[in-house]
Amino acid sequence: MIRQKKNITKIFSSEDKTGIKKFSNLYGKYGMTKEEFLERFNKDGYVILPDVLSIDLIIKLKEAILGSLELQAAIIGKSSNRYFGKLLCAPVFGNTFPVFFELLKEKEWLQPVQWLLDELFIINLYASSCIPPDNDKASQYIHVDLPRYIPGYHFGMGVLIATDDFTKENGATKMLKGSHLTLIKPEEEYFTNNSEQFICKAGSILYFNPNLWHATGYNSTRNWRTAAVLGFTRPWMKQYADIPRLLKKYNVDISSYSQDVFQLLGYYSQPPDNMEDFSVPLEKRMFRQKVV
Ligand SMILES: O=C(O)CCC(=O)C(=O)O
Repeated sequence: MIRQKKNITKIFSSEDKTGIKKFSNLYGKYGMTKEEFLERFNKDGYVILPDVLSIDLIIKLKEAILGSLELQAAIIGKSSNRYFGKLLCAPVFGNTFPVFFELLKEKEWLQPVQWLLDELFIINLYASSCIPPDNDKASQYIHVDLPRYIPGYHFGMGVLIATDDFTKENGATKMLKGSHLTLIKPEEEYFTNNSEQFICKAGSILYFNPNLWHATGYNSTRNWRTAAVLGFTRPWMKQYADIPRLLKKYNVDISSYSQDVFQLLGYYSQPPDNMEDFSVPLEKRMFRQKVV
């Protein structure tokens, strides 16, 4: 049940032993409690929240994605559509497009992730999912993002941020409600007849269980359909791309960002690369586990 918007938008934070800020369990601006969100998420395998991010931010994010795709194509020497729509690691382009980090300073859209995964979650994947006009059938395959399943346990959460309006015509994502509860792939015909589409305005967000069977739609328009896609996981899971190492390799300056941003990027979830790490206080270690 979605309630009327409540004017309790501030998210309070406190600090635990690791020095990393915690989120609260207050109502978000979406008028949905933690319990309501999680109930729907666990039943359907996804929740759509409309108009979460401001249009100013979304315009900057879309520009950053398209600009970074050009830069990435130059680095890897491939610019075919197959490679073109997917960024491997958006923060690599953060010197040119700081919006990739600014997005991580916005707390409200991250609140549902915290509800599911607790405060020490990290970014596993920070990418894009852009589809060209007349995208081929191969790109519309029905898939899950994480083929591991422990009933009642959440390894992670997928977050798709629409940086364009998503329509039936431009290939809005298709999701099969409740399908996160089985690893058996649905028949194509069943999927086609029963899936829902993420039809929304730019700035809306699809939060989904990585076990959910889903697919990109067909883009019959003449424009690209753009989106950012992020995967969040528990801090002990290996990242899809090693963000701290990539940012070092490409000299990305993140010195002005807070500990919260470092936490999200995985800086406090690295396996130690030195013998001293074992003997330094928790808040100085390369891997900061929650103390239980
Ligand atoms: O871009 C889309 O519509 C879907 C993205 C997707 O399938 C994924 O990120 O796993």
